[in-house]
Amino acid sequence: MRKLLIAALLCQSTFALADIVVSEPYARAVPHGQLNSAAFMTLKNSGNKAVDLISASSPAAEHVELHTHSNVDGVMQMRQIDKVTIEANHTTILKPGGHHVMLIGLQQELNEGDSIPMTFTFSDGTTQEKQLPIKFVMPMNMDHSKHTEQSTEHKHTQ
Ligand SMILES: [Cu+2]
Repeated sequence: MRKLLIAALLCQSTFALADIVVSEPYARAVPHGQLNSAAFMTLKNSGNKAVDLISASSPAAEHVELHTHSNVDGVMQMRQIDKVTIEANHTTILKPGGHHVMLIGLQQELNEGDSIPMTFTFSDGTTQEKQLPIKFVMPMNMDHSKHTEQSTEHKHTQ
């Protein structure tokens, strides 16, 4: 009982100033030689003010940008955005086909099972560093007919 309480207090102190909880972050595994990748995560805002994710950085990539996808005449296009807003008491999910953190100019291979560090900076002045496991993610241009399937964890078929 006492142990649990101490653990809870330690957690509390880590996030004392941050209303945002970053959960289930991961980066997309890419084939050898590919220069870009993307990272995804869930951002939960437990505060009563909107908070923006304003930047991210990682030693694994030369540049890290915030991106979104938009459907332009039936073609999915990526573009850079200034921020990802997490409204008060809301959760914003960065996922394939939507908002994502773009890793440009990879400095290392991203193989399944590895992980990379990433630092997130928020508009409330807080930063958080996370370790992102590298996962296999279905390519974006695959069949999108199964829109109800929200699973981001697809199994490798080979
Ligand atoms: Cu992108």
